[in-house]
Amino acid sequence: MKFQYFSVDKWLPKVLLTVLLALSATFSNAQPTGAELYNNNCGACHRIDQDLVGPALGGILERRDEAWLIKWIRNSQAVIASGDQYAVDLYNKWNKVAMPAYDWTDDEIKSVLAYVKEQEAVVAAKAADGGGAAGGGAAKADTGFGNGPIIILALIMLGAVLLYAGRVISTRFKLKGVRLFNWNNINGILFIVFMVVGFALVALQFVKYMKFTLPVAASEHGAIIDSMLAITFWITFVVFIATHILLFGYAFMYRDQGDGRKALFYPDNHKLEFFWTVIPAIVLTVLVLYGTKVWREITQGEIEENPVELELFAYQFGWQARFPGADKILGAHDFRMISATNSMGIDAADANAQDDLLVPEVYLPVNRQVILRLRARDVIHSAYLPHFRVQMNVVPGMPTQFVFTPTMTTDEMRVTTNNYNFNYELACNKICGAAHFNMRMKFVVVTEAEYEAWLAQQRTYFRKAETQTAAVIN
Ligand code: HEC
Ligand SMILES: [Cu+2]
Repeated sequence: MKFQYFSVDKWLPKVLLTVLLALSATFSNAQPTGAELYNNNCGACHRIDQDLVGPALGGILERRDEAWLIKWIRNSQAVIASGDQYAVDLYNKWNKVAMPAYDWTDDEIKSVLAYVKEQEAVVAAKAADGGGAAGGGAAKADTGFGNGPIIILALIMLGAVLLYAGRVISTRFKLKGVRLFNWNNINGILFIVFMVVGFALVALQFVKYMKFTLPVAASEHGAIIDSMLAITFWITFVVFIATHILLFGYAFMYRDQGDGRKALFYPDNHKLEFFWTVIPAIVLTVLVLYGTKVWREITQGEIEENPVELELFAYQFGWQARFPGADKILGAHDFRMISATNSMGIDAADANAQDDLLVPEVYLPVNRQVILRLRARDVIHSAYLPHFRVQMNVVPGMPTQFVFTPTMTTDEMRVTTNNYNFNYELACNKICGAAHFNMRMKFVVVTEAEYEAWLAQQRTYFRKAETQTAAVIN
């Protein structure tokens, strides 16, 4: 008699071979650091033979000398700011996408450049081979995840093969009337294992990444957001734990242990269904109404006297910030006026715009209300200031705003967090394109006097137009 499991003889060796190859590739693949550095840091934006977010890097050592490249990679914005004509032209040509700064040693940068050179040869060889050029030169593993995924994949495959092999063996025995494994029993036990491993991973998440709370709130409304989050979290967390214990626990308790117990056929129970529909509905309604109330408190609060008003302008990939100047009125803007020298599209004919200030980073006075006016040039971005519990979409064609009051200066925050490098940061919180991660801007909260002193030093938007690049340094 023939049965299908025998066909396993055909594919099992192939699968095992694949797994072995994957494993050996994983472990023998001790990459030189240059490749790792390149793949983990540059591969997202650069290819060897194709332009991507940044220019193709092939031939770069012929285009620029090593000293220049080291300076550039370490801090491209500084090279641009120094007035280096090549750098300024390049930056403009690439739509002012700022490359991150890499605080690396000369040797590290040289190893990356050596790797680029090596890849040039690889790409050239591929092209000479015919065909393969398209997409070639794409660095081997530029996922940024290292070898983790392939190991996990290999282990999963190995597990699957072992299970399947076990099945084949037990089927052979079954044909002889011997029951080798009780699969239902094994599955029931696996349910409990799955639950314990799952809970352990949840716990790890909290301990390692969230420490159960957000960083200290540094704004007036921060506390009510935090208490809302805490309440929502604990309600859903308790329900999550309870339902999963029931789900996996029952699968375990009522598994087939080979003792001939029969399952009870229990098609429905209207009372039960009623309760498990109505109770979650009530709980969710309460949570949503509570959230709505909190949101109203935050967004419908009254505007106090003499607030600080400023505009944040989001573009792919960076922010620009504008303060109103002495008249305390932001000048008019129009997207049709956006040009190489007027990147925010400010109306040069508007009297209110003349004293507007373009600032490279944002200083705010502590305990004074701030009105953020938000505008986008290209796609939807999101202004996220986690320590102030501020988050608002920034939408092209639809100005938005957020009002908040910072309550702790940067210095106070450094003491509180025991981190003397601490800085408030504005980040984009919408995946808006390849260099989304680069959309950051420093915020500094200071005393009123320090704020006024800083403001007095800022340059006006129109005077500064030709050197605006400084505004996107993070
Ligand atoms: C966020 C995307 C991004 C990342 C990440 C990035 N670059 Fe760039 N790179 C660019 C852009 C865009 C340019 C063009 C100049 C500009 O706009 O600043 C550029 C320009 C360059 C240039 C000059 C190219 C030329 O033709 O003159 C070199 C060299 C370079 N990058 C090397 C690197 C290296 C090495 C890394 C990794 C350590 C890296 N880049 C990471 C975006 C990036
Ligand atoms: Cu963005």
